Amino acid sequence: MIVRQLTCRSAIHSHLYARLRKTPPGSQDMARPSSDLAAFREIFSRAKNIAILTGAGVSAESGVPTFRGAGGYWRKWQAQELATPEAFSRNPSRVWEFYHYRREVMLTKKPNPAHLAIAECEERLSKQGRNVTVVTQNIDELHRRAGSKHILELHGSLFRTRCMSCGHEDANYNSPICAALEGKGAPDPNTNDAQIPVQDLPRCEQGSCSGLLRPAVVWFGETLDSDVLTGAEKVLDSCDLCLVVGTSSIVYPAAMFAPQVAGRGVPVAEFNMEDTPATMRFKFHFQGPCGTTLPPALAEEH
Ligand code: BJW
Ligand code: ZN
Repeated sequence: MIVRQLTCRSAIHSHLYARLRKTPPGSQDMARPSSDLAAFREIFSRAKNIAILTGAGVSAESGVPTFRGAGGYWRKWQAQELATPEAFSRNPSRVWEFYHYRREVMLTKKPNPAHLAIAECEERLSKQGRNVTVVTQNIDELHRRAGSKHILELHGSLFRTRCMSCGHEDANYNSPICAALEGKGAPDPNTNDAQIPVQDLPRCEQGSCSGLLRPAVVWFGETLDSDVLTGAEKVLDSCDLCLVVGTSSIVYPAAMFAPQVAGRGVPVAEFNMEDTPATMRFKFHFQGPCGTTLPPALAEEH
């Protein structure tokens, strides 16, 4: 229900987006969310279905740059200039350099205490018949590598490809992904584009297809996978506690998920370095690096 509403472009534009970005009615009088860890822990101890919505901030302490922070540039472009179907059709070589660079960087990174606390919490609570599901906007697979089992990747994965011709989707952990990208993708602003001929970019190996591959990630202006959306819808509709960790809450439809959960009276706890446009809608806000704030919040009770 929640997610279906959000996939409708007019609904996003005219209603939900406006509601989130504007000061909520009466919010001048709204109390700030609580940062009372004991009160959070009390609710956590009783929760049976926990949804954890994560964004780039959960991977920041692994050394993965966030999108809107310092380091959000590759050469002279921000993600929103490269993560679009138009950018890929104009210059597939440049966009592949960008993703090749990020894939190679990810191979040098590892999950941090926030990813590990989430994974450990899922395992522990599952033995008590309680569910933890990660709904992540991240494409870095660090939750999976930390050991989380129930993960919905809203924006796809850096390590999946989709064929532009036959549509076949596959996991791909090759390093480099193709010979022509070896040593390419340097991020500094003075680097020239490699201008790799399109036939030398990653190509489909299904039968005789050999179509151009693209990263299986969700670019701006593209809709999210409907099965993933349906899964997220179920998790968010049925959760009795929601954590929203390390996201700026400005990219839709994910930005509306936690405010919608809060709207049906379910406690939502935000873990972030700073306030976001959604903060005032939540019951809890824990300020600081989530690698520090999340482990004690999710730790075993004694
Ligand atoms: C820490 C921390 C620490 C740091 N501890 N915290 C106008 C109105 C409404 C919608 C739109 C609109 N114009 C366009 C749209 C649609 C668009 C959108 O939302 N744009 C907004 C920018 C306004 N959305 C879409 O296009 C989506 N599709 C869609 O809506 O389809 C229907 C439709 C189409 C067209 C028009 C309207 C409707 C698809 C969105 C796909 C997003 N894809 C990306 C790239 C993925 C591939 C890639 O990575 O290359 O996904 S964009 C980028 O942003 C990436 C992220 O997943 C996503 C969210 O970013 P995130 O995770 O929140 O990161 P940051 O950097 O923004 O924030 C980090 C946070 O962490 C900060 O708050 C820090 O404080 C915090 N932090 N360190 C805790 N240690
Ligand atoms: Zn193909």
